[in-house]
Amino acid sequence: MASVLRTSRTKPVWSALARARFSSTAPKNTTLKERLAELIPLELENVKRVRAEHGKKAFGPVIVDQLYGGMRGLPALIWDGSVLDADEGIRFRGKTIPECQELLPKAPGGAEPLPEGLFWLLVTGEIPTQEQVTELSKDWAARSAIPEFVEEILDRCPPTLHPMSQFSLAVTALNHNSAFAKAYQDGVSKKEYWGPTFEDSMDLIAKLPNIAGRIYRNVFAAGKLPAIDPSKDYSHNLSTLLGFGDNAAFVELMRLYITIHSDHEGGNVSAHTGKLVGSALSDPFLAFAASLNGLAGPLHGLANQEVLIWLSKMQSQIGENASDEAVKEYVWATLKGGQVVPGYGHAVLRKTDPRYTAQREFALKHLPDDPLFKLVGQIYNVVPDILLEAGKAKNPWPNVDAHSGALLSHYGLTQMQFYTVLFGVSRAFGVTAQLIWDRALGAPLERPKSYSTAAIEKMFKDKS
Ligand code: FAM
Repeated sequence: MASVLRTSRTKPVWSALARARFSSTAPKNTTLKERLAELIPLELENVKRVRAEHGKKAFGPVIVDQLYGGMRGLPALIWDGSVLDADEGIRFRGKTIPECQELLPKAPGGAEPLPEGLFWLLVTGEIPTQEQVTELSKDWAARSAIPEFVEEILDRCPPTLHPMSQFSLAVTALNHNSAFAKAYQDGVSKKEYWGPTFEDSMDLIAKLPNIAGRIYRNVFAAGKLPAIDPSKDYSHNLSTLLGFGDNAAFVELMRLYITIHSDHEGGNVSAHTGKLVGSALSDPFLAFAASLNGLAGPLHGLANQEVLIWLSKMQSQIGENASDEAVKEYVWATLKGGQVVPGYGHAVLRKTDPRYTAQREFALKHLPDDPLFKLVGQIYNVVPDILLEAGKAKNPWPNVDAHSGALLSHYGLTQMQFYTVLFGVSRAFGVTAQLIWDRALGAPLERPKSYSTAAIEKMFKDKS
């Protein structure tokens, strides 16, 4: 096939292949793994073609400030599941959040997309059928049990250990039963890496509700953990394990929440860490545990906890229903205290995050009169002007974390230290989708070049 693709005469053949790769609906009667097995050879050819045509071309300049500046904007990674546009926000395999809400299968009576469908989309670029999504729900329910020793690890954690640390410990420990680690020890061929990576990824995603539920119950003394119901979808089971399964609106919120937090292209800390650690052929559990440790930072996923802490402090200081003036004063005091306004700003985005907008629309539909939702809206009217006036932040607009806590807390999930765990459950979808492809396409060990300040000075002195 590769030789056929090299000549211009064969372009129509390639177009047929491209159509097969990018057709927007999944062929019926195929499982996700079967479909992947069909797509992998096509994508291998596609990558080969792209590298042959463009591999030696420059891809923009690198300036020294990028080495010191957290590599902002440096083109350095391949990430297929999603691409982030600074103004428009995220697209999952080319689809915006509203398009995903419209196109992905829903639960009976539900309006939000099922994350099962989003995972299929991230992995294949295709919209699955309702039946395919139902099969994924069942498959994940069947894989959901966690080993007893992992339960014991969690049960022994002091409740004062942050839920994210507990989460990371448990996910690391799942590596005990990794299909990939075992296959590697058994001498699996490189060409077959993706199969056990797929199995581990499915296991990982499937086990996260039991881990998250156990942490929540242990830390916040919320009673005994119920069993997973194989007839229910992933978000319904997660909600039940947290104690909110009877609340249909909360279950819908979980479906939306997991969908929109899943992936945000490859350069953010959790996604990039997962890819980096995975590139050493660490199995998906080890790679994703590393992602979680990055997500636990306050400039990244922990910001959803920080927003609620900040809002609660604000309310206790200036009272509920405070005036815009009082809110402005509080925001300025935050900045003058040398702190960031959590939930605002972004390393890539330059407009309001569409993940914020999706949550706002959910709130307008389900909880328009909630006082915390109203405060989040009031802050939206106040903060951007202040950040612009302060003159430092490149993006004065809200990100995903500015809104999520207000929604969770409306339904009674008020324990803000737990919020990033839910972000982590969702982020597994994006990180594993890419890990599977990295193994399928034989992505190499990541090893960028670092420089010392002395080396940079010398380089430019030598050139002048
Ligand atoms: N409040 C106050 N100052 C801010 C700010 C904010 N919300 N956002 C940016 N700045 C400051 C930033 O600290 C930096 O100051 P210094 O020059 O003193 O270091 C300056 O503005 C330039 O920063 P930038 O180029 O605009 O942003 P970065 O790309 O360096 O950082 C963020 C991006 C997200 C880390 C930053 O905007 C921030 O700290 N926001 C608050 C924390 C937050 O909400 N994080 C969650 C991001 C979210 F999308 C996610 O990952 N889940």
